[in-house]
Amino acid sequence: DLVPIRRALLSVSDKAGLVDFARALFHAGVELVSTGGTARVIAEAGIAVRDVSDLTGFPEIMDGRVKTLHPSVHGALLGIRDDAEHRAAMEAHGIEPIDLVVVNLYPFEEVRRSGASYAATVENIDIGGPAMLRASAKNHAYVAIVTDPEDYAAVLNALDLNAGSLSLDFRKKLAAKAFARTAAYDAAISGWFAEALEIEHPAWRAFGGQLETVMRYGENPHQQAGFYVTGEKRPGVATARQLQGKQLSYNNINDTDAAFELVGEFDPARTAAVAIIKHANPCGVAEGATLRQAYFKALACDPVSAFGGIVALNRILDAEAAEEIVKTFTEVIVAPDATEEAAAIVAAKKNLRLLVTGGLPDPRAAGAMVKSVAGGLLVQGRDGAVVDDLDLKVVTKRAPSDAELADLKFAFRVAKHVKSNAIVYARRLATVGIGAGQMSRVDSSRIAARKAEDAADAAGLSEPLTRGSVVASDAFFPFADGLLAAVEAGATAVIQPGGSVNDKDVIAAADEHGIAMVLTGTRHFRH
Ligand code: 93A
Repeated sequence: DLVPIRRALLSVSDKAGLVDFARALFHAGVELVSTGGTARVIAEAGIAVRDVSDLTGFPEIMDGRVKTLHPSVHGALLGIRDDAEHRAAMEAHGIEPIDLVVVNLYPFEEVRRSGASYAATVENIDIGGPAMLRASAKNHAYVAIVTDPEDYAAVLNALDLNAGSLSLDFRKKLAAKAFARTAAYDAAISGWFAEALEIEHPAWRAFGGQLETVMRYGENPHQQAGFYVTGEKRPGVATARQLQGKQLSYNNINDTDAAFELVGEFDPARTAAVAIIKHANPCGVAEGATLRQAYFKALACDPVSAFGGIVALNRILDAEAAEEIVKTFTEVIVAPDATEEAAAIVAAKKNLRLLVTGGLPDPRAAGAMVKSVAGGLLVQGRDGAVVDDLDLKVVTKRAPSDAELADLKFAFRVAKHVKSNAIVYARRLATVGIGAGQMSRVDSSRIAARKAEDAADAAGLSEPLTRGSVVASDAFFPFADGLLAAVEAGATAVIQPGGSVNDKDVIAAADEHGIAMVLTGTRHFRH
């Protein structure tokens, strides 16, 4: 799979390292062919170089707009050397094969950044360069394509090692880099157009995906927004079928995703589960014998916040559950499917969106999560940790009862989907108080407890639902105070990752109050 390098075509805007590279190639016995400016620099260094016009028999025309766009060049790049007909065509038309192509493109990105005139920016859209990059990369079986001056040294090194040839593996890597370059180059050009036309933010393209819908606005009415789909097969908001209701807004899509990812944590073969989401945080989650029961339990956690929320279900929406859900003003219902009867009940509410996904997302599935920062993107793998897979350690004198343990696992499962700092109180497989998104864990704990009191008041109960509850924390308690706040609220068992330098104090405080504590060793930050 070695290709001997006999002829190279060099056409570069960035002339850095060019002369040394060209000289080394020349000394390795490679014939050099080059375009106008590049040829000049090589020739001025006293290195023999053929002008590409000599190869094509055609002058560079139109101020260089057409210099390498010629069958003699592209035939030399694309011809399959082992194909008799291709070889015959090359011979018939006097096409001399090119084995190495060194191209880097007109600096469109820099010119755009410099705020150059419209005409100057357009002039810096390279056409012949990308054509050569793509042709050579496609024909990597016979041609090596170098687009980054940083790779010159590696090329010379490889030529040296292989007595003037380049390996298939190396050529493939170079080809991949060439296509990555033309993809980024075209993204920059389309982004520039989009910016000029004010149709979409230029950076959006960088996130990848296909534009699915341009929404009326983003998180706020003064922000533009679009929804891009990546083609990932994961059941969820991007692949769902909308059976009815208004167009989804930016916030709807964001919240629906949060809701459905959360119910995806509950195996439908084991239990029915419902999550109600507001502002991307759950305000009620519950397991139940039926969806209807689970919905009642979830709603009881924070019925005030549930108003205008998103309801996600882990099983096929049935009529009994639909009947209850439509009683509260709800923005979106999302479920793997819906019975005809249930769909008919929802249909009475014209604006309510009903989405069916055809399945549940696998919480353990690999995948990427993207977040933008000024001038860049942060990418990380999905949080695929599931409490059932974790090695749970009881660290207190008292071990949790079976019922407590079931609630602890439930609470930790939910905490994974609550913004940090997350504190989740749960009782009988339902959340009873959720504290989300606070800068201090104690505050999250207090807010969660207070919400539980409010819910109990609203339901006319004599004591808050946190009495006899368990509590989950998405990350370790840095001090005993967060734990003590939970104890005060009436929690009897705690699940948390552990790993604080103060673990000893926190465990001692738990023991002092007869609390059972389980460590997961894994945390669930979410921001
Ligand atoms: O204007 S082009 O799109 N037309 C072409 O046929 C062509 N061939 C190579 N630009 C073309 N190039 C680009 O010219 C190369 O990608 C490279 O960036 C540049 C090198 O030109 P010179 O050798 O004249 O400095």
